Amino acid sequence: MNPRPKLLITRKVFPEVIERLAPYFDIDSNQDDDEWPRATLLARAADRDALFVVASDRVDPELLAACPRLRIVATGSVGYNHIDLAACGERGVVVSNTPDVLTEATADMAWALLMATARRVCESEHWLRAGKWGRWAFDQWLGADVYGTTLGIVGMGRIGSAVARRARGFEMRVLYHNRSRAPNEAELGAHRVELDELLREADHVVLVLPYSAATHHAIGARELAAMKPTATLVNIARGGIVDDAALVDALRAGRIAGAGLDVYENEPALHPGLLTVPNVVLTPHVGSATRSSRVGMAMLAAENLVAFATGAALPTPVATA
Ligand code: 8YV
Repeated sequence: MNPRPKLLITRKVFPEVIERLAPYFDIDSNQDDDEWPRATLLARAADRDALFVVASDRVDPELLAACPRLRIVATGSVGYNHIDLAACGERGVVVSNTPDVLTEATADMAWALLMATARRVCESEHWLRAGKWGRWAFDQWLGADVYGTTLGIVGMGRIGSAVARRARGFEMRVLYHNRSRAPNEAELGAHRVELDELLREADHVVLVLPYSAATHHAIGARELAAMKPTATLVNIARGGIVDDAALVDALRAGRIAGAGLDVYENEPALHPGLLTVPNVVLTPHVGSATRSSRVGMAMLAAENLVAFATGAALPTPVATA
């Protein structure tokens, strides 16, 4: 009998996920969730046939060269910009990700940030906790309307569509910008426009596009200046899509009203300016953080690994060619 393939799981997962994988793999894993320096990752991965990684694990030519036996990388994320797909393809390493299972939770989070930012929930709460609420006033903590306004969605994939679907309840006009026309745009009541028009027209802009060299700093000083001074910006996609330094400048100068951010350039480090501007809502990359969604993601990564081990087709492969 062939020995079981060797798997490295780089981060703590749920016990049921280990149970699912245990019959198929010889497992080394980081269930203490220690912070591994890069050298530890390279050393622990060196003799592995399979890797279960997360978005903070860079799978690049250096790592692939360190793992000559590697055949599969399963990432516990829908995004795969941390994986060099071409390099994996060249070495015959297959890749899988975790679409769908996090769509609704992440769309909910976009709305949580949109609402909290537009209605200044965090700013006013901090003020209240600081004991500053002496009396009520007509013009206190005025925020932006959400109901009946215009929503601009940049990136109209699964999560963008789920964000748009929720906008119907708020009777919003929905504009979107996407490379291709969304096949469900009629059902969503969404209109495809150029990015500049979306930025000019939208009262609330939600970013839901994948990160790549092409989308690096897609929202920078020029784009922020194109937005309405009353508008809010929400990023639940990836750090690096927004130029954080330009965003801090725009928030300070009042060029936009506020921003709700779940992702950052260089996270978990934040641009220091973000911590000093009041009109931002900041969350620590928790877009998919509900139990059902995170268990779903980890389990889907596991199902891809089990399929690999049993010679079945991967449920959610990512094209590496
Ligand atoms: C993950 C995400 O929680 O799936 C993604 O692409 O950004 C998040 O939902 C995170 O990346 C963990 O790997």
